Amino acid sequence: MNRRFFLRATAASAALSVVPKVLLADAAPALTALLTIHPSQRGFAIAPDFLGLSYESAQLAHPEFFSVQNADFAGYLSALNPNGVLRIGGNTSGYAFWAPHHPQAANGGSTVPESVGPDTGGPLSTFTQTTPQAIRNLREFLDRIQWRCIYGLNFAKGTPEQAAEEAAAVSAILGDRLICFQFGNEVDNFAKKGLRPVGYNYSAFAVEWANFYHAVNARVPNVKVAGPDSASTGAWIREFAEQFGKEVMMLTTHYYAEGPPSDPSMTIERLLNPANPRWDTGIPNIREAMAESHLPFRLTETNSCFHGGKPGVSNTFASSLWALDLMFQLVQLGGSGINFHGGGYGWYTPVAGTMENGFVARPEYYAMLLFSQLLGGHVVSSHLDAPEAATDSSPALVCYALQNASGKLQAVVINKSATASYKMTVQANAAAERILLQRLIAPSLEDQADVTFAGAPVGMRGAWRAERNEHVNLKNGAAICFIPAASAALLTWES
Ligand code: BDP
Repeated sequence: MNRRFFLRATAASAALSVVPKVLLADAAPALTALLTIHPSQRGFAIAPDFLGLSYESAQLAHPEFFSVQNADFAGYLSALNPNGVLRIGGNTSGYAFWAPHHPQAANGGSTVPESVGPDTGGPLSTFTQTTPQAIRNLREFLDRIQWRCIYGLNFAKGTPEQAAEEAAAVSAILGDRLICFQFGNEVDNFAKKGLRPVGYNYSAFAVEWANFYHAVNARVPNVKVAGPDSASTGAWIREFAEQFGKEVMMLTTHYYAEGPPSDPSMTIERLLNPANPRWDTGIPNIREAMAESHLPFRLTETNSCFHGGKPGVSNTFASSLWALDLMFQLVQLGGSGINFHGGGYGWYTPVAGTMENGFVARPEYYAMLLFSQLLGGHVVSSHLDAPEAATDSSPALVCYALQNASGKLQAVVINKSATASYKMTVQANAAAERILLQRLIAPSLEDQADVTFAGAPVGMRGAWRAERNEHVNLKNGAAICFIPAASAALLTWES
């Protein structure tokens, strides 16, 4: 933030009467902003199964993890989305082998921990076994929480025949809980990782992909497949859409905002800077691939920082504001869903823990929780006028407006500034008397453990109930809302 940014600040006044005491300390100077919403101008819908999580295939080597016995963990998932999507894959999918004749305790004798964190990008050498029991448990688990699954087959080290055998068994067991298979995880990085020779390119991948597809389709007729599940949002998705648009039911890529964690320039400030070339340069590829193929696009694996995340960034409240904004950017692109990667005690995991120690919601989970209130709605057009912020090198305030599934107008306001608060006038032509305001807050951007949404933390099994509902009265269709630095808010118009 530059100095001029602050000098133009005006004192927040009327709005403060509706702000709970806990927020008043920050309330002194506030910048002014105006959000104008046009409810009749409809944008993209937010699919009911938009929200999901992504886990490593190695987790399946411990069959009790995705099972109904893991009720605490299951609770966190179903609280996020009544119909969510679990994506299984990651780097370890290239090391996971279908082991139909292996004893039930698939990890017997192996060193696979019961709760597998995200792979941290180092060389892999441990092979894991996936048994029919693990898949039967997964089926019961998915039935219990009403989620469905995107299942990654071993493309890095497995053969098309092995993939076909596994696909036949998995699709028979998972039935309609299976959305689709994917072949390979981040295939565009295979040469870099030594999984294929230097020079391995899209054309070489396409030949292999076609072999896998034919082998699997022969065993599972009309098999549903998505891809390319590439690491980057580069040209591969366009080429893949053009070549295999008829074979696949969905286009997928991954996206990591930062990395590696050892790079000192990977900071909270950078994470929250909206100008992220990694994301921005991929957008035209995704748009073009979707337009040409008429296929939906899902971000099947994402998070704040690759190689397992960065402590002090990926596990902080800042990651929550980042994740919230990313979900909207994806919606605005016409994306059909998102899977935040995680597991174990990974730095960026939304749900952290083990069956033995129990699970907790990390800051990023709260962003998903807020977003879960919007599933099934659609975006409407809005215009944010915050001149001071717009001239700053890093606009801190972003707003999105929506109409929810029952027709109520909603807006999500994200203030990514560590220091600047806003006194925001919200204007909409909607039949309502007041705005319900529910805040996503924490003591600071760096905070790791005190995030709340609507005044309440998330408890065991994902238990959460709004405890602080603020109300702001509308006058001639307008209301003034105070948005403290480093916070977000969900606004819902009520009659
Ligand atoms: C992706 C991999 C995943 C890793 C993650 C990371 O698919 O297995 O855990 O990056 O490096 O590239 O954090």
